Amino acid sequence: METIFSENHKLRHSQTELYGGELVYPFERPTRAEYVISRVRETRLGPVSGPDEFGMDPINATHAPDFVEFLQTAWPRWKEARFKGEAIPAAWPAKRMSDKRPNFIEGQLCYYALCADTSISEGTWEAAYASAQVALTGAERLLTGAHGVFSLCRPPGHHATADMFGGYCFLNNAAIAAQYLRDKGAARVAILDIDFHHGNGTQDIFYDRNDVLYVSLHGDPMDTFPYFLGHADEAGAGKGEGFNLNFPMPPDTSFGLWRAALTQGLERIAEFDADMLIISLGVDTFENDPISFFKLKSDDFTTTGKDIATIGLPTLFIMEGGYDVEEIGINAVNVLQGFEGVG
Ligand code: OKP
Ligand code: ZN
Repeated sequence: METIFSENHKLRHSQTELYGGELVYPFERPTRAEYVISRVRETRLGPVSGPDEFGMDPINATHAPDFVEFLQTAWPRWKEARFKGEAIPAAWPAKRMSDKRPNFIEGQLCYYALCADTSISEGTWEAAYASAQVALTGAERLLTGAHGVFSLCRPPGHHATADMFGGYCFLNNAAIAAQYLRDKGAARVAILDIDFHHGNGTQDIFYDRNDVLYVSLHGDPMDTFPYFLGHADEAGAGKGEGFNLNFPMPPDTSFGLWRAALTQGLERIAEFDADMLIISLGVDTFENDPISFFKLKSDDFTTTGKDIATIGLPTLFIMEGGYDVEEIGINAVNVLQGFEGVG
């Protein structure tokens, strides 16, 4: 399987994450992508290519142009305002407040943030842009006949909505790729999100549509981030009703229960008759992940890839989460090798 990868992921090197009342070194750090690309090379998964250039149009097809412009300019504007640290949002248009967009950069930062865990820092836009191009290049490979391709995106994307960043995400790589596939002629695209966290951004972007099915397996939002979306009763709206399917699961969920949800999700995708499948590939379901509470073991990721392959769709794997430990490389590549029938 071919891997698409950009060294520009390194331009995202924020030093601060607000976590447990402290400013810590972010869990979403450059070594994550390095673990994964090292494992791709070590296992000789296949060729590694840089992204092609698709420009801004496919980004603006999914995201609000004012939000995209904000992301592009946020860091220089923050520096101009002479704040000392990275740009961390700390106010919200909370219950019963105004939804008017403020003028000052700090106000706009809060306006476009979904939470306070994700600092904007130097190079963030450039890395997010490259990550989206990596996803788009993977999508293009499917259109030209690839059966499986791996877009090693960093930063991740599935928490980003059309007009909000947060949860370590800025541009929604999976959504951008899905929209691109639709615009280039795929009639129906399914997104299966197996990251530990619910992909609130992806769900929100496609919630009222019946041409993109969103299926997610994740930690119950009653117990974990993103807390305010991802419940089982969120089924889609309008003509999108029945095209959103959530499987929230409790702390300590092990592979047996998780795989049963995977089987149901894959059945729904087969019934939907998708032309192409996008996997939001987070490996933070791993038992030793530092911020998650599922109990998958490394071999379970191989089984997962095999299960995904059974529905026989051209599949684009887009990297999402998975933290701290070297096993994220092993686990991500296990899914890909399982899909290819190796191992
Ligand atoms: C991104 B991805 C709350 C911390 C919030 C958000 C985690 C974002 C995960 N204690 N951190 O889905 O892996
Ligand atoms: Zn996650």
